[in-house]
Amino acid sequence: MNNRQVGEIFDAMADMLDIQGAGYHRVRAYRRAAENVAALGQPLQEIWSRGELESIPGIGATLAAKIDELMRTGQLEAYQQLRAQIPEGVVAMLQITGIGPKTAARLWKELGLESIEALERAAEAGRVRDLSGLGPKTEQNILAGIDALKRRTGRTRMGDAWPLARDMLAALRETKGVRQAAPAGSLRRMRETIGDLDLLVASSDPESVMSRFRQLPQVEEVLLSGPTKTSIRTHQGFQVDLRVLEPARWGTALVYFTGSKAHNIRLRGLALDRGLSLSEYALKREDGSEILCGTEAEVYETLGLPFIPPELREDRGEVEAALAGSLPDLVKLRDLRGDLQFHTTRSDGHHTLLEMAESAQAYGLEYALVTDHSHGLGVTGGLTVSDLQEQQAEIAAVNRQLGGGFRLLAGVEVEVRGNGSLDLPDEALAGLDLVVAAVHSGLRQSRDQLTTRMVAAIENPHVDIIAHPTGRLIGEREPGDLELEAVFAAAAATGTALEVNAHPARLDLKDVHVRRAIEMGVGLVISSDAHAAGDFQLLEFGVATAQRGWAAAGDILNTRPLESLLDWADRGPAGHTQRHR
Ligand code: DGT
Ligand code: CA
Ligand code: CA
Ligand code: ZN
Repeated sequence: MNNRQVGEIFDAMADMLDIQGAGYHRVRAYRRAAENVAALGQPLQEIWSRGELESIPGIGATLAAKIDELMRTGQLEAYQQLRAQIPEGVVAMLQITGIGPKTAARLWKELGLESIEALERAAEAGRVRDLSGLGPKTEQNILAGIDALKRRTGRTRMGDAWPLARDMLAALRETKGVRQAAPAGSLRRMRETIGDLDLLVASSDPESVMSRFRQLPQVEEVLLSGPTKTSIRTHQGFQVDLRVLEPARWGTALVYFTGSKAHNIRLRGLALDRGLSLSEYALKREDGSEILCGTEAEVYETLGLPFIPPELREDRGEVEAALAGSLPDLVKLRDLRGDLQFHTTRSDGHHTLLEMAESAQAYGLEYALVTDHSHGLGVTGGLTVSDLQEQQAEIAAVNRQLGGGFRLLAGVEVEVRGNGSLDLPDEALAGLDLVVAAVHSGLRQSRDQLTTRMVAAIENPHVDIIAHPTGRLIGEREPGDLELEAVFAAAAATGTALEVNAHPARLDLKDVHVRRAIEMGVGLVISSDAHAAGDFQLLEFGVATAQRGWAAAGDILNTRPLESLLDWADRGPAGHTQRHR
């Protein structure tokens, strides 16, 4: 037990005693002991072995006995007891700005909330304002506090990092002397979550760039600033690293700082085979002379490789494929001709069918499938059979209004019930262009149950696409416990497509699952799951995820022209053909 560990235990005990409503003095004693132990200039262990614990300020007989117990046994009975009495999630609530021990205790005891996740759901549902003394304002503050905490403690979703990176890069590009400005790191590789944001600039005037960067409106605090690197923290709590270099070294630097580390190590190995050393600055010959590369393509060419797209740079076989000349021809955003999942005000969307259709068309799509939720989900306005019929008339009207060049398709996001059946009758589904099925509740079923349920939905002849197959919400909810190999096998056998949901909170299927699904012969679609008119832009995150899964345009069904897509829906293998009979 070192000083820090003992300090952390006392601190945790102070938190828990506070939540329990222990008296001020008792809580304060643990808090002070934690501080004093942490501030000691020598190991607690040594003071203990000399029997001098009580010489430490704030440590009396009671606390000395506790430290003694920790030193002897590595455990503390009083601490274990507290932990058994108070859920960990309630203690965790104290990390949320604005929530103190009293509030945490009330949220737990009066509303039964035992985790930050449960608190977030309750606040979103407007249940927290019912506690006397708290109101809608406090509820909003709690939600904002939870958002801030997620950014502080964990990795950031790619969808939250990108807009910030774009704004900052746009400002830097306007600065004097700037030749190049680009994202690097995991951001450029389009990983689903980002640790810190890395930006790279090539400029003849580094000092102007750094000075501009430090003064950007997004900056809360400058963490460090030097001639080649500056790190800041934004108001939202993101760390951003900016590096500035000479334009002639742009290619090598961009390769190096894009990473991944594992990919870089492979490149360095290839360089060594050619008698070169590769650093962030340049490729160097054995005689010390440098080969400067202004572009990434030159770096790869010097190593005997074709250009490798950033999305593949994870050392997952891309170097071997590049050497063998078998890199995939990745699907591009412009390959997508349509979107196969969006919502309107009939379920939980924010815009009408017409508004959504106009936006999809303006975004450049040729077709879009409206997929409001079925009523079983309990989403406000979820569709019943008659709602669905009403919507079909509306679809026809919108199609007439928008004219040629764009086609709105009739669909639904039908709920897969706990037993694998669908919550709309066959006749209702048979009249639609395409049927998307999804699991939204009961994701905590056992592996067997959930897999059987999913396979039943896949084998249902009415179902064309399974939406967000694992149900995960990045940073919030774990994926359902699915036997994915069985799911992929069933999807391949029935010709049912699986979705790559583009929403940055979902990205589901995720990159490695995309790759495995393709290997197993599963057809995929990339869908925006748009809930508002501006959300069609999210498709880029879905495409990036598919690219990270090595998908080519041919693997993605909504790259097909409409007629060919509808042919697929009608003429799939066995079970599938029954739909339109
Ligand atoms: P992140 O921030 O955790 O989402 O992941 P990255 O990939 O952005 O990693 P980061 O920010 O630590 O570094 C950015 C890039 O810089 C990384 O992808 C590769 C390169 N890099 C950083 N440290 C090393 C290193 O020790 N060795 C090598 N070869 N490359 C490194
Ligand atoms: Ca990074
Ligand atoms: Ca970094
Ligand atoms: Zn859904």
